[in-house]
Amino acid sequence: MAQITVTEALRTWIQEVQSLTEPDSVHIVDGSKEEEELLLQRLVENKTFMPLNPQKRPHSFLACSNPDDVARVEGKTFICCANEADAGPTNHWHDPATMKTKLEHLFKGCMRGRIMYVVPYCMGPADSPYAQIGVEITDSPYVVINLKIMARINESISKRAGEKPFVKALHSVGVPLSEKQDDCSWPCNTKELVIAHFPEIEEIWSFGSGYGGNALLSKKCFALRIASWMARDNGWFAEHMLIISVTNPKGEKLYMTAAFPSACGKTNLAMLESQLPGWKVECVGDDIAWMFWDEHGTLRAINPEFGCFGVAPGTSSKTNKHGIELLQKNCIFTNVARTKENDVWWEGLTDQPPHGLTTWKQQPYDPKSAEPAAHPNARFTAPLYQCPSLDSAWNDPQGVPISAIIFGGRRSSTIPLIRQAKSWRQAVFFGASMTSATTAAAKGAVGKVRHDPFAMLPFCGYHMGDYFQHWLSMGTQSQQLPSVFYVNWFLKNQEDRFSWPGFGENIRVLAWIFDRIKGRAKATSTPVGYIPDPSSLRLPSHTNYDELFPCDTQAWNDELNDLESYFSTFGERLPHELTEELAMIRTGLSCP
Ligand code: OXD
Ligand code: MN
Repeated sequence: MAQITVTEALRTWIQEVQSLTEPDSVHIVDGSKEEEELLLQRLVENKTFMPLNPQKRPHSFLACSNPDDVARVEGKTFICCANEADAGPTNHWHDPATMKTKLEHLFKGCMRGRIMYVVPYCMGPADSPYAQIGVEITDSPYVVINLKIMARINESISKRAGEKPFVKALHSVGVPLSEKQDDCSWPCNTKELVIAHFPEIEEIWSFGSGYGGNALLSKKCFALRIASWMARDNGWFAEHMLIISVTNPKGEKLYMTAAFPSACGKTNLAMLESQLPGWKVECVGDDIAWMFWDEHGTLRAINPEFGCFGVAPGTSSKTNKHGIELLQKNCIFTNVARTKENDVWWEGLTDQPPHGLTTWKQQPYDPKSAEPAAHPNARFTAPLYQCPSLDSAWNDPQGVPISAIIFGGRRSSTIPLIRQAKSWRQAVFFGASMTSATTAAAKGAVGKVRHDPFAMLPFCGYHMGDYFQHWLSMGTQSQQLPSVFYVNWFLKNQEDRFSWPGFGENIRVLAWIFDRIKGRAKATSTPVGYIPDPSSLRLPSHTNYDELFPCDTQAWNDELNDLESYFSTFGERLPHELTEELAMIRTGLSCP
């Protein structure tokens, strides 16, 4: 392992954290293979990791968390900016000074008996003008090994971290060890859990959880909450979006981004295996997009991440064949079930659970029990470069040119399969009006419809009204705006069955979007956007156009009334354009 000499700025911060948290030693991560093997060995010795069967899943590991530490905790996630009003009604605000005092108290001595890892990483291709450097200091080797998959980490990034401003992220599981005290396999301190963002000074402090977005601070904390603040100030977008290319049978290729709430199928869409002959989808990213106008006025996107932290349940060779191939080796699985051959399993992977399963809670699985074998928010961490449908430009420092932006939510009625915005103002209205049934990705009730504007409800680091304004303003900065669409894969019919087959068949909707952009697909103008003419959409034979394009004025009226009262929560910061768009739609629908 290399002996890294860090920049003075980074050294100063390391020393400050060291004297606050009092670890036994400090390890500056260099990203080497040797270091990875050492960390894996430590994780296996501590029983945090169980090595999986190398014949079935080489170089892969299973971790099972404390049952209290299984998802993002939105209620304990804070934006600590000077002015409470700037955090807005969708965030929990805390005064920065008192939060710092509270955190300093929590972090005092919290790494005793542990190694403090310093992890410099790069978000985006290292030579990209759009990339950003972050450093996470953590006492969790599980976090380090996940970050090594999720972000770009190597010796040259480590040496350079601190040359330019970098985002500081401090994380502790919050369980100091006294001398001779043995560690447990998943240390966490969920009673004291807090995740605090200081956007004005670009710092993140996270205490008490070792799980996902609570602990891998490059992801939701930096690449969305802090980055959305940076993006607003500097004229770019930091969005909860996948990035794909779609290629038609003529070999023409277009890039698209799509925003869906957590656990609504972004990874499946990003890795879609086309069911339409000649059409192909390739993947640039499955969760986060940073987008910028280039000097020609083209919107370009990079994926700041290097890996996927996807929801395992429901992933199968039927729903996501490329995803299953992605997971063949070099992966970490968290909270999935284990087979008797020491491989992984989760609900949906096969129609029937294999015999002899051990659940994520380390119990023998009882198929008659209501308890699933894998936690519904069980995850895989996988290197994106293993994706068999990776786009050739996935690592391009200049990013990819975006022709379409797609919004979508999980709704069983009212919202049609696909529609296109008629203007940028309607496009922003589409994003602002997103609603979706909640999933297990966050702690709390599942299946409850909530507003989730732009799929950014838990991730926008500032006032949502200002965020809508930012989107509107960005639309004045180019003559070549991408086309914007809204999809809903989750409509149900009167028998409570899904009306749309989804997954690989979603290519039919992507093909319509593609043809629309090329001026080859016919649509009808309605108050809520352009709707495909039946002849222009390649519908599978067993689907029913009317079920996919419900036309229920009363339901839309209820939708608009609900949206109006939601919009009113943003007070004076709600851009008037959205109120005007809502009024125009209402008039068009002739709603009372
Ligand atoms: C995620 C999420 O982990 O959105 O990507 O919760
Ligand atoms: Mn996500």
